[in-house]
Amino acid sequence: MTRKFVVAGAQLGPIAKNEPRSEAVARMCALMRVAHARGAALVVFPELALTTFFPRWFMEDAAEIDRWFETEMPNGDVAPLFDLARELGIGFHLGYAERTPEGRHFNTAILVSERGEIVGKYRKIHLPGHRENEPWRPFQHLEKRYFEKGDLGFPVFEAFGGKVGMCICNDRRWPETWRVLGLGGAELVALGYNTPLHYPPAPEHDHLQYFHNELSIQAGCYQNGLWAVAVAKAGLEEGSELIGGSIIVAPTGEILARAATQRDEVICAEVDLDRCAEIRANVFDFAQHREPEDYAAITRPKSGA
Ligand code: ING
Repeated sequence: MTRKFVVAGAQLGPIAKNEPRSEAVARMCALMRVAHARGAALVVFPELALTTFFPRWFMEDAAEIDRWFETEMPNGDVAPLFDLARELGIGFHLGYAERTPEGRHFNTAILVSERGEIVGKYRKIHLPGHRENEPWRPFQHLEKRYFEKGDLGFPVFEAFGGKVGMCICNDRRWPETWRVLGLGGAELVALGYNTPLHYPPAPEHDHLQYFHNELSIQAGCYQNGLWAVAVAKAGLEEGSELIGGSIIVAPTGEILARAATQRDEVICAEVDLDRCAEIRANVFDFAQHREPEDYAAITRPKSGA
């Protein structure tokens, strides 16, 4: 039995600060219908896909911050997306801000089956940006303020006939993310991102944001022999230009589909999970060729930790 199926990336354009979750969900339902019409078995939505990218603002009031978080998943706002997935028989990946019953805050993503059941969860580990207000910046990037580091590791789930992992945005820049998922047997990685075009600490790199996005994901796929569906929240969102450039990448590192706009847009490609072996049984056969005895520096605790 081949393990070929169509995957879709559902890129979102800007979500306004005052846009209700129901409106973002309606947009995602429309994209899910397009993905289904193109034969997709899985559709991937961006990071923090229910609201605007709120870490761009400095907030101190706990109630004001908690407004951006979901305390249940699924919940009334996202129910239409879960219902539509069940009706159409299509799975999806969704990024959102999670507030646990104990009051912990995570930048979270879930994997939902075609029966509308949550089959996997991931909490973002590499939190970029800073903790305190830095007025010199044209916009803030306060993920270290609003989220805790994820506490679930990089899990891999049996789903869609294979092994599926997740990561979120900044995670994709770190080779360790991809290697741990690869060592966990992941054959496909779903991820969303909100990536500003302007990077205040190094504006001389702004013109490289699309290149760095593709470089990170292509390398991750090739060096671990796995597929990736990487999906942007894009466009000019509350004054901050977010890159688009959603892509679907093969285990060879080849880009099979790329978004052409910075708006709501569906990209699709047929993945064949059995093609992972072309890489994983050869150039990156971990059992044959990896030399972890020489990699101790990678997992050594941070100095002064
Ligand atoms: N956003 C950005 C990302 O890693 C960033 C932060 C932008 C880091 C540009 C470095 C350069 O894509 C999130 N949400 O992680």
